[in-house]
Amino acid sequence: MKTLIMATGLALLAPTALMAQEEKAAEAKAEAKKADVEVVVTGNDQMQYDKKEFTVTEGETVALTFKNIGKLPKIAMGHNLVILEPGTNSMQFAMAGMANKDTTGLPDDEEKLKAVVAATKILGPDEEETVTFTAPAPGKYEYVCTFPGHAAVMKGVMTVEAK
Ligand SMILES: [Cu+2]
Repeated sequence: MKTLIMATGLALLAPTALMAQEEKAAEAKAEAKKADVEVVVTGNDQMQYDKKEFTVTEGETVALTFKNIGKLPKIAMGHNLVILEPGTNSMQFAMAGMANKDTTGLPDDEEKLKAVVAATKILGPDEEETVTFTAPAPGKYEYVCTFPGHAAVMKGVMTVEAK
């Protein structure tokens, strides 16, 4: 009985949620066009980002598009891209987000979330997301995939140069 109620609820919610998602994606695209610089990173079924590093300049707006170009289902090989503040233990951070591996891949803890510079949600095959953010203070910022088991190998570094 419980299952039936849940299924009905989902069926009612789905169209609205989908529309909101499409609207959000369109909004993100429009915002990305206004950005100073566009960066595109892909992730594959071998748990590899195609870019292990990229460089931006302090203060510029960065439109970061992350695409999962793999074929494996999201439940087995989902990916996200999370840029972390310098000094963050990326492995521990990823572990803290494990419970949300089907959605954000981020921890729920507000304190831990302060370490996030920018993040996409967990994406399945052929999905992509663009996030826009302002390049923070000069330094080296590690980015990782927080899907369980990926952070050890699926990572890179964003370098922010001074203006
Ligand atoms: Cu991954």
